[in-house]
Amino acid sequence: MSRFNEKAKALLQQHEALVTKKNTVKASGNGIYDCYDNPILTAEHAPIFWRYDLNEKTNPHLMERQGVNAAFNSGAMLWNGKYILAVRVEGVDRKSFFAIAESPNGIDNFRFWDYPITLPETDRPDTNVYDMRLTQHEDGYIYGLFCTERKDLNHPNDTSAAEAQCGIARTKDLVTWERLPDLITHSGQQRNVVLHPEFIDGKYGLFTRPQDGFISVGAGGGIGWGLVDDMANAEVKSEVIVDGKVYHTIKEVKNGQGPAPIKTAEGWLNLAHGVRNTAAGLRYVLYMFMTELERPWVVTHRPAGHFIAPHGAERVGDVSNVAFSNGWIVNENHEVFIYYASSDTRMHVATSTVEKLVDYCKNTPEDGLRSAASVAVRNELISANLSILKALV
Ligand code: M1P
Repeated sequence: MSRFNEKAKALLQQHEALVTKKNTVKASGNGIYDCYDNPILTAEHAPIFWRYDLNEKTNPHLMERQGVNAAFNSGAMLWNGKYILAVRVEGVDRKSFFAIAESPNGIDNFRFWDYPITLPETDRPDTNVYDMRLTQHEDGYIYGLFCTERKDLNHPNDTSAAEAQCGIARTKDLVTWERLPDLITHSGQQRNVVLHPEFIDGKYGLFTRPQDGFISVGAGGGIGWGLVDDMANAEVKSEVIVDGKVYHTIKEVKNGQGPAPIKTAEGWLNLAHGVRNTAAGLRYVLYMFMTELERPWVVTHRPAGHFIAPHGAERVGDVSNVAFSNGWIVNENHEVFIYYASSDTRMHVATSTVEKLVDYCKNTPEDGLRSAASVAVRNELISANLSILKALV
């Protein structure tokens, strides 16, 4: 075998070993969910044939020609018995695109399909697309709502001035996608827009995130909610705030809906991200809340604080100190697979159950918004526990 072929074979074997590596539950847990030892997807999971020219004549040194920088913020759904992620893959050129990866068990063996998604464009080409939320809607389509980013033409000389809006595509097979016009809202910019899976009085329900600027939400912000008559000409005429920003909480600077909510007998489970500022920059964590079954925009339970925060190695990456989720899956056994990215770099999974997550939402005290209130509620727990401990000894 030629030296070139030997090197190519070694690359393919290393990649196969990575993709098929078994994932195991971390020993330490909090009773709410289990975490796993390995990330489920990284830049290195991108197929070798996406990155290397495998032709010895055109690439005698077997160089990586089109590097991949990160694999993160993934939409998720169960599809034909497989755990499917619509992954945000970012090339070394800083352009993101979407690619489907599937796993037989939801915790390891995630493998990318041969080609990334070919996403049609509108007559206003996207500069960058990212963070697709997948929703299997009761109208029969799978929708992918994502952020489309373009140059802000109001500031032609500022090369970092950008505009974020919600792009919409739909499919029935995850291969062929129909691009619909971008969502129209009357809120300046939009990111983190998520389609609710059920009709609400015959209309489509959307979680939105109105914002004044590209990074800063300004006077806007909070997770919003609005209705749309037709996804093929989607316009939200008015938004109400479902869950706002709050001073001195984990969502002080901004927040955004994660994936589409999960329906339970007791209400909808919602996962979101909250952002606060620190001397070291923004910190993104995940939190949960529950909403009414009939009125999914009305919050019934708000457990205080973060549900998942970046830990250990998860805290470091391209944008450090970030936990972000736009996908989760509930399977036929009511197990929940929470897919989250760390530091805009790689994907992880945490597993729980519908029963545990409802318990978490209903029985975790709300944020009292002051230190004294936090101490009071902790003291209730301590004194109840101390009497149990006394009875035990
Ligand atoms: O870098 C952290 C996240 O920042 C943005 O989220 P938000 O609009 O809530 O600030 C998004 O660009 C997201 O992709 C990214 O993970």
